[in-house]
Amino acid sequence: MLRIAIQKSGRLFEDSVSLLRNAGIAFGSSPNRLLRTQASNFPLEIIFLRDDDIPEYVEGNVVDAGIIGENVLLEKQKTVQYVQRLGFGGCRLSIALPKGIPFTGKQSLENLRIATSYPRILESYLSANAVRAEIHEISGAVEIAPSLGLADAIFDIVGTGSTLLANGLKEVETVLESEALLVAHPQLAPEKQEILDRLLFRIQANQNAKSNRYILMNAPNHRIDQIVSIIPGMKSPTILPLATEGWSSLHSVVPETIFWEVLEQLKEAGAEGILVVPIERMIL
Ligand code: PRT
Ligand code: ZN
Repeated sequence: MLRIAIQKSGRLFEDSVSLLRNAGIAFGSSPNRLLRTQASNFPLEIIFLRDDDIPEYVEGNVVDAGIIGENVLLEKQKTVQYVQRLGFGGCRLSIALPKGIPFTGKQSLENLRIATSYPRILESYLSANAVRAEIHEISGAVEIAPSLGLADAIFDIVGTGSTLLANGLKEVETVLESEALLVAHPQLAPEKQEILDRLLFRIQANQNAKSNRYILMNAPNHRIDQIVSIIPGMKSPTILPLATEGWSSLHSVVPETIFWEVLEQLKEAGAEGILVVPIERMIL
């Protein structure tokens, strides 16, 4: 049995639950949210915790694995094994100043009082850049600190940036780009590691599927070489003869990131009847 911690409620909760469910793991989460639950079809126990507690629980082996924002993990400075970036919970940790204060570079931060809930990350950023500033640790509502006269600047999580804007602040330095991570205790027992590997295999199959498209098209045979040179494919494309003499059907997999460019080139190269379909699961 592998024990995994996820956030009890908050911004990572829904995506963490979906990640596990999309990996085929069935478990209940009652309306008043039990603090722990066991999957019915996989050797996994799920513990619901505050995100801040997860790094310590993983390091201390209270749980075997956890899903946590990289921002929290770095701040807590716990020793855990990075297993997989998960592609949700994306945000930045940035320094922001009141709009009217000029910023010409890192030296503009010299001697400022900076309010934050992330003092350790800020401290290492300041010392790496040889900036002397005063760190003022507060636990919440960091964005209003400058307008209350508590601080000259803030260092906080930014999602869309609209909270900064609403508080008359401008983002001047991005210190960290963060997303949710799957982490684990550095030395798992072999049977636990095996369960984690099975879970990871499923998560990666879903991630690969999401970032690729399956593409089918028809083309005259004399255009096949040119078309094959355009489509990347996992190995090489599948080519099947059509009932119509001199024509073939080509199938391949194209990464989402270059998908539109590839589509345009294929059309130019003479491909017809192009179909693009989502991939349910993809094992490399
Ligand atoms: O109760 P618990 O301690 O578990 O939760 P929490 O309140 O500490 O954390 P929670 O649920 O707010 O966030 C969990 C994680 O989500 C964070 O640690 C980040 O990794 C990630 N995340 C992603 C964010 C945001 N985006 C985000 N926008 N966390 C916080 N915010 C804040 C931001 O600071 C601002 O105050 O949301 C507000 C809106 O942001 P804008 O920029 O979109 O306006
Ligand atoms: Zn928290």
